Amino acid sequence: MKSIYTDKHKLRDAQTELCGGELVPPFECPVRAEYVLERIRKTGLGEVLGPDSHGLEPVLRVHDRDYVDFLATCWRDWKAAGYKGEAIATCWPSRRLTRAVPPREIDGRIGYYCLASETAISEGTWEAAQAAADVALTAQRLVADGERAAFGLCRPPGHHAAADMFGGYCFLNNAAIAAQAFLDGGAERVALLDVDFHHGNGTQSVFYQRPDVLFLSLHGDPDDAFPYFLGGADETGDGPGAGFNANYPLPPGADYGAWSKALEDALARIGRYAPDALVVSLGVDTFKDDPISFFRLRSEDFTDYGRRIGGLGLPTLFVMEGGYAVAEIGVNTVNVLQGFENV
Ligand code: SP5
Ligand code: ZN
Repeated sequence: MKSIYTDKHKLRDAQTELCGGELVPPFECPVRAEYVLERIRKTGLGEVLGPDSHGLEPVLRVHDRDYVDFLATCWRDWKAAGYKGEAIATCWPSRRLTRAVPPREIDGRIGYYCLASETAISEGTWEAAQAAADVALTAQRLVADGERAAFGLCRPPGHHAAADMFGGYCFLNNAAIAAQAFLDGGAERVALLDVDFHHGNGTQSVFYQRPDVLFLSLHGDPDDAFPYFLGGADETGDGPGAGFNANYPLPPGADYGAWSKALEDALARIGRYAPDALVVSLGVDTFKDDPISFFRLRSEDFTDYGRRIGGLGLPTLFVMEGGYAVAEIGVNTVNVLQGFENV
């Protein structure tokens, strides 16, 4: 399988994450992508190619123009305000703060577009986010043009980003942008399977009222895990999208037995939907030693579920999401891709 990668991910190099009341080095760090790349090369998974530039048009099929403008100007405006640290939101339009327009001033603007303040915006963040979308779109094009599968080694990740919100380390929703590109290229139905430990709230929200993308997510129960405020099993889609959203929240300590049972249900649903293409939001923070998650998958389980996904026989685009056990991120990610190929 071919992989798409660019060094531009290194431009996303925030120094701070708000965690436990402290500013700590971010879990979502550049070495993550380097270790995945190293493992791809070491295992001979396949060619590694650079991305083509796709511009903003496919991004704007998913994200609002004013949000994209905010991302492009946030760091400049933050610096112009004279702040010394990285850009972190401190105030949001939460319940009963109902003035739903972006304020003028940067602290208000960043709060308007932010869903979680662990994620700081810093120099280069926008450029890296754009490059990650190009990585996903270039891999998508390979699959649309007839490859059985491709891997977009996206960084920063994307599945928490909504049409007009960043957070959870995500800015542009790479998987959603790629799914939309399949549709815009002529696909009638796309399934989007999110196996990251965290619920893909951004992706769900983009497609919640639509029947042309079936979204399925296996994740830590939002009673216990980020992003807390979406991801329940009762969220099944709305309006024309009713019945086209499936969440599988799992409890703390869930092992591969419980997890793979949910996966089998999700795969059966995808089979019945008979999509033209499958997009997999591939986060490997389900690993037992992940520092911020609570599932118990072992490295060999990743190979096994890659094989099961491959059993669907669908044209498949893998898009990198989370995974913070950095020493094992390469093995676990490439195990999925190898499992997929060795059906
Ligand atoms: C793409 C992705 O995986 N994003 C995850 C965002 C998670 N953000 C919240 C992190 C909270 C970390 N708290 C550590 C708790 C350890 N018990
Ligand atoms: Zn995650």
